[in-house]
Amino acid sequence: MHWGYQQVKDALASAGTLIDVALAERRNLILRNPFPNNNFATVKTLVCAYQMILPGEVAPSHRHSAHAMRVILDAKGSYSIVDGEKTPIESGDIVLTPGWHWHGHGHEGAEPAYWLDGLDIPSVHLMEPMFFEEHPKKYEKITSVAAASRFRFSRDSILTELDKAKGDPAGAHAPRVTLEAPDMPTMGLSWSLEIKHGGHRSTANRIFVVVEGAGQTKVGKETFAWRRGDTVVVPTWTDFSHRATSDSLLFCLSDEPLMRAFKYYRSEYL
Ligand code: 1HN
Repeated sequence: MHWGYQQVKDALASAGTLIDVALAERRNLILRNPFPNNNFATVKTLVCAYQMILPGEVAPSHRHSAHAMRVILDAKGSYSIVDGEKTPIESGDIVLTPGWHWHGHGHEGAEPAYWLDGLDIPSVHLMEPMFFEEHPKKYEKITSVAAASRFRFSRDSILTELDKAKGDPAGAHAPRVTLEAPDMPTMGLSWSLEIKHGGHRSTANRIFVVVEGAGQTKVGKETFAWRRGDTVVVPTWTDFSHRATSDSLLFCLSDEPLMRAFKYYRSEYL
């Protein structure tokens, strides 16, 4: 599957005139992958959603067993509150909310803010340890304000790491940086700078988010063209290759750590 950011943005703009986050908690569009008998998941183990928050809004705090992360696509002046800590979230950042941490979001900027959420809810559904609580005060009190936080990887810090990263010498993959998120062992988070690389398949389910650039990804027999903000899904054991038409930054959310922990991980370069 492939989802286009522009189409999603139009739909979320319409939702913005109808749905109030104070009531709905979150204004988001779930990326339901239409494989048989699925009404929620984006891949078997993970779900993604595009979320939009309007200037001046505050989305109430809650906590759940599921681990969550966000890829910030277009945001200036918005923030997350994670366990009382207010952290700015801006375009290109990755923000983490490990399971059972309180989290809410707010927006002090002038334009609507958009990001992509990724959660391991389908895995939690399978194993059934789901707990969920609304914050007793609805909005969590801010106890500290931190630009640098263990819950935030800023765009600049990621780009600095990526500058130092090297691709695979045999050309199997592009320069890549893995973000360490030890509190979220079901999710693999990585960034890569794509130009072109050959075919790969692995048992991991992967969701690619285009942070910058344009190009195409071949997934099995299908080819999806993408540009900034789009999402492309590669299910388990399916060949894929990327080809960028301009310098491109791709973010990859996967269940690779889960596959590795269970000793189910296999990978082949084709
Ligand atoms: C959720 O709680 C958030 O807290 C975002 O920001 C996306 C998608 C499905 C279910 C819960 C959030 C979600 C979600």
